[in-house]
Amino acid sequence: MFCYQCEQTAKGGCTKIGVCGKTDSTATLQDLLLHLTKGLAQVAVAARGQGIEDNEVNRFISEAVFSTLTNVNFDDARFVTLINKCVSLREGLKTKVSGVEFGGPAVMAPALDIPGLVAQGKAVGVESDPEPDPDIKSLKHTLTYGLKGVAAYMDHAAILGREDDELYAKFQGLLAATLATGLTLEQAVEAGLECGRINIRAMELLDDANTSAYGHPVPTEVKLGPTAGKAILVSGHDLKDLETLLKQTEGKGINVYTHGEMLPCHGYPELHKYPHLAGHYGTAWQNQKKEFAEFPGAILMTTNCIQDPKKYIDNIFTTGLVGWPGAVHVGNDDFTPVIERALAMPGFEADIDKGSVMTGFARNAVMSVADTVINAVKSGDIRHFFLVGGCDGAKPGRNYYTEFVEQAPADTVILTLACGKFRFFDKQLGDIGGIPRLLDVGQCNDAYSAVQIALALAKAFDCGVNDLPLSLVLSWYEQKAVAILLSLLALGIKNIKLGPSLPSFITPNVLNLLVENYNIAPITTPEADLAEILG
Ligand code: FSO
Ligand code: SF4
Repeated sequence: MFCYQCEQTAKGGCTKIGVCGKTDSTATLQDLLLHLTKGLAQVAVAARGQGIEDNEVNRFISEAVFSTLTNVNFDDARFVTLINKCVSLREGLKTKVSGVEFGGPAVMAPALDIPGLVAQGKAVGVESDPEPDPDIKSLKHTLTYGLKGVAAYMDHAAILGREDDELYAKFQGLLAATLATGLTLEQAVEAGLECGRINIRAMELLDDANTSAYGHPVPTEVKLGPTAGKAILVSGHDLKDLETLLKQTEGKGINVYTHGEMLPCHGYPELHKYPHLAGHYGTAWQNQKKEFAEFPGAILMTTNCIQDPKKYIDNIFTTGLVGWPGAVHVGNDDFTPVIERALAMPGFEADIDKGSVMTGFARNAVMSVADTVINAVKSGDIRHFFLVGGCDGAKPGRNYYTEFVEQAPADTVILTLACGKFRFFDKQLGDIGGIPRLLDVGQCNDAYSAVQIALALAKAFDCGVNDLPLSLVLSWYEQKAVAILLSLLALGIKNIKLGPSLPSFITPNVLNLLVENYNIAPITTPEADLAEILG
């Protein structure tokens, strides 16, 4: 195996087993699935050229690509099913296309067993890319990883009924383009920026899907301590799964808690209305082995980031695209096994007071007090905004983000999003004239909301986003963060500080290009970065 797609990667790439726990066979089956899905994308592009749009193929391509994202699916058997479905859809679509000669992954026949599929996967992995130029290869891999992030957001939006054929067309065109060799540097850069642009559209669709289904988030207090009684913990990112579970647990005496990236769900009125949505439990994904082991109820994992659950394998359930061998996988519309497990477990013995946090400061909530915010900036009460957001992770160096927020002066406001917030989400930072200094915009996909806030501020001040008193201090871990970073670059946003380390798949020349064009810089120390930003 060779995988270097996430921030956690071993030095030089994971080659024997993933730091995430991905085995050689899982990694290799993922490589094969991705390769075959690129072939399916080639066929879909050709079909579209002849006026044929196949929604089952469109949905499948998003799901298959999302399945290969870090910490989603570790179950070989599920990849075998996906590989066979990919080929079956491909062959079915081909029968409708006329006069096109396909090759490579668009004609490859899958082996009949796992060893055979693994052997095929070895030949089409990351290292097999025939691209001779290391910088073009670096940009192509950046594109591939960015597309994994876009696939995740398209899939989330589609689950709530929001799809866009033009977005599918652009996505599949780019996915097929990752097979090309001989791109120029300009073409490879442009493909990355196009990935960023289509990711904005995917996040916009998802924002529309979430807010149409559950209302615009409103500032909401979320209890951190447990309530006595039976309990289910929901992790991942999927709002519909949470809603379904809340409906199915009504009147059963079970309290439902959010974990990790599900925290912002409390801000959505149509989710908050359930009285048994009892609070938030735990912190970011990389602490789950300890936190889940101590949870006295059932756990439902709706998307990434899952870690090896063997210590509580009987209590954890996966749904949607998540998978772990040995963990029970349940369909998205019937969570009976999860509920039965929760009822059989002890639950929390007593109420425990651990305070609360606020969430729900998405674009609508922030813009509704835009005048107050603008006046506070004009009067000098607010000197600067920081967007301190992105993923959390296990590697050292992430204390930077905690210290950065702690050291940010009292006349600055911190916007945050994604699981990186758990480094500081419960800090009491006070307010500036009634505006809280710590504003949780939401999940990683709510980067869309943060961008809308920035664009609205820029409009109010009649300046560009780069001229606002706003700095982005980002942390990355997996490929959704790559997609978001490409989106920010596509919007022309400069001076981003990125950490805790730079992606392994970025070559020194590509890094230079980013520095020259966008003034991206790796994080240094909170002291030095704050001093530089605040001048
Ligand atoms: Fe975190 Fe995991 Fe949400 Fe990621 S839980 S690391 S960027 O999946 O998507 O922020
Ligand atoms: Fe390694 Fe990350 Fe790939 Fe897992 S996803 S194998 S940790 S690079």
